[in-house]
Amino acid sequence: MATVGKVIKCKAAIIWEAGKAPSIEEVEVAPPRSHEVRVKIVATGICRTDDHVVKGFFPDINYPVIAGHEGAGIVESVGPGVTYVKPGDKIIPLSFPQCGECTCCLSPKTNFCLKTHMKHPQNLMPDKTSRFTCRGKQIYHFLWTSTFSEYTVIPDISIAKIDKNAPLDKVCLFGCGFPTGYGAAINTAKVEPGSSCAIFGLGGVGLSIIMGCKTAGASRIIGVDINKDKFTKARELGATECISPEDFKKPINEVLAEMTGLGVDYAFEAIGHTDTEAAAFLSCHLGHGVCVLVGDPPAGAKLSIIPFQLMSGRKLIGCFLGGWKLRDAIPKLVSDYMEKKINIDVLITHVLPFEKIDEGFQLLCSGKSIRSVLLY
Ligand code: PAD
Ligand code: ZN
Ligand code: ZN
Repeated sequence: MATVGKVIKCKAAIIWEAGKAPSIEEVEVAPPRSHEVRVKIVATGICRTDDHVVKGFFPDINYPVIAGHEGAGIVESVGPGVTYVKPGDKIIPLSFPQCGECTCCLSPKTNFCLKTHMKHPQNLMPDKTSRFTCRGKQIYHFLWTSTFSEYTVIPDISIAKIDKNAPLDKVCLFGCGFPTGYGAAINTAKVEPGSSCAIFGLGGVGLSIIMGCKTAGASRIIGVDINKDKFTKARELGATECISPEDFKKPINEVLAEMTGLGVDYAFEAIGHTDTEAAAFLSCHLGHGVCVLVGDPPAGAKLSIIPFQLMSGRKLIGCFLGGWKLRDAIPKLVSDYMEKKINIDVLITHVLPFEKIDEGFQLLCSGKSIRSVLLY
């Protein structure tokens, strides 16, 4: 290809400083270095975590930055040492790597690869440099994905090669929202047939948890959200009941306890507030209920619980990206989608040209969208 080894100029959405809306700019994207891949992003979803970058919720993130981590694209070129993919392959950037070699990757118990970007208190590539420049300034990466740029550079441990027939405008949701929620139910909670579940927060992640609970055979799936507009889709996807905490005087955990006897078998928090995390924990059945934390509270937030509530048998756990070892799991999930075993299309409420990224954020923040997919 004519672009191999050269700097590519393309459009990207740059967040110049925390609190500022992303602005569409022309960026220069340097060629991939050792064990890196340059990808043409075709489609990208907007996840709440991207909104947290816009709002400046992550103290470790440097600005100016290119956010975005729910994308899908085609390999443009590969750096030295890359054997996993070749130009033309369809891929999904992974917001969490799977190096396959660290002690966590070798353990079946966790997906927390130790080569993660989280181990470095900076948002640059693994060699601590950036591939992006704009108006002469270095621009920072985000999660090693930065899918809000038409071309981006990603370490080869952070990509999954997928079916060459996969529709990229749909499967981009496998980059975050869907596997995060679905895996929280299937892998982390291991929901059992006949069990009762409560899902706090019915955004893209919460709805995917509902799909996971339904697939696992849960008999009661109770959706909890203050935005009742989310109830229709939640019911469509498998929620048996939906309730709003604002309709009750007593705490929502007491309401759930009354509805189910002594609390639900599994509770999930997909909002990212410590008060709803505490409520989800207290909604669990005394003695054996399991609460899974999925939402991402602001940095520095602390959760307060009474030790007895754990000692008496309730469990409190959490997961990143649904606990999947992503490089192994995402290609299989995409195949399941191609074979119509799972349906993620229902989560896509809006499709916008990339230039309308700001509208996409507004739709998310006003509660009007589940997922907006941006097309380059
Ligand atoms: P979203 O904003 O689309 O959904 C959140 C939902 O919560 C909305 O429907 C709100 O109406 C609802 N809500 C807000 N406040 C309350 C409240 N007090 N009580 C009840 N409902 C409320 O976000 P999302 O689905 O994209 O993401 C959900 C969270 O998951 C968010 O914190 C995000 O950062 C986190 C996340 N975690 C991971 C992970 O790997 N753990 C991955 C992706 C996203
Ligand atoms: Zn996300
Ligand atoms: Zn690893």
